[in-house]
Amino acid sequence: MAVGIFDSGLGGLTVLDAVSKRLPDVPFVYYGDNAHTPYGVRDADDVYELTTAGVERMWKEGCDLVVLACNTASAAALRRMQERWVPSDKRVLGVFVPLIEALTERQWGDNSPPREVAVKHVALFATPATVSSRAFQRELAFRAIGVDVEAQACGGVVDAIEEGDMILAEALVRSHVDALKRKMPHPEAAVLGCTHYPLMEDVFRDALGPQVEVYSQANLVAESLADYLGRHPKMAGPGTDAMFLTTGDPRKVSNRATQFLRRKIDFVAA
Ligand code: DGN
Repeated sequence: MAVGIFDSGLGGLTVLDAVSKRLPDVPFVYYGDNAHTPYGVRDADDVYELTTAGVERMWKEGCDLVVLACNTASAAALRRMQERWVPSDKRVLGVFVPLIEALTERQWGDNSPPREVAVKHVALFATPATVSSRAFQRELAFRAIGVDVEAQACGGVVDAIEEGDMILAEALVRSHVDALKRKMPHPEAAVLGCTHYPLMEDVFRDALGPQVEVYSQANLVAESLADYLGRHPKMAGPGTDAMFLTTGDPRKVSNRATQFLRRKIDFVAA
């Protein structure tokens, strides 16, 4: 049985890459909602509707477990889906919890009350929709107290990466890091809360300086998924190769995905 990886477009391929390296025997179905990307500027109801459509499509492919690789979807739709919509034989997981567990050094499923943690000043870089949802701060507050989060909405970065304009993407990342530092001069940790930012991780690290610990999601999500499947082995089983679904034009999306990951990827119409 395959595990579904949902994203608004191509960015989630960074997560797919990490999870398939970590779990080489697990088949994955990737769903990119390229017809409606970017999600970062959409309102929460819109993101919810689009995300539920994608998750339902992956259920039809037999994925009982779906990971929302998209931070914007995790922020705007995940809690609402889990509370009101997901049937008991299915699971939908997001990308904030693994990140917050790493940041606060808590184990998966540790539901003890929030407590003081070592890190006190955290910079969050994400899309405008993720920042305005405050979902990261809400999830953090369930687990830790006394952490000051300064969020920077990184407008334009996703579009520049999607268009392959890495010079513009780098300039934008540096200006967003400068803007963040004006609000919080000495963060101890920085969270890259968007699927596309692992591709700019070196620039973030350089602009932030060596004293800031950078948390990038793909590997943290892969570790957390491996741990989850270790405890719920029936949610995934050996099977066929990965399948790539898109709501966009499969030929165009395949070409861009192949450039994005630097290996051949073939999308089919969702
Ligand atoms: N996948 C989105 C995220 O991680 O927030 C970024 C792309 C977008 O839809 N804005």
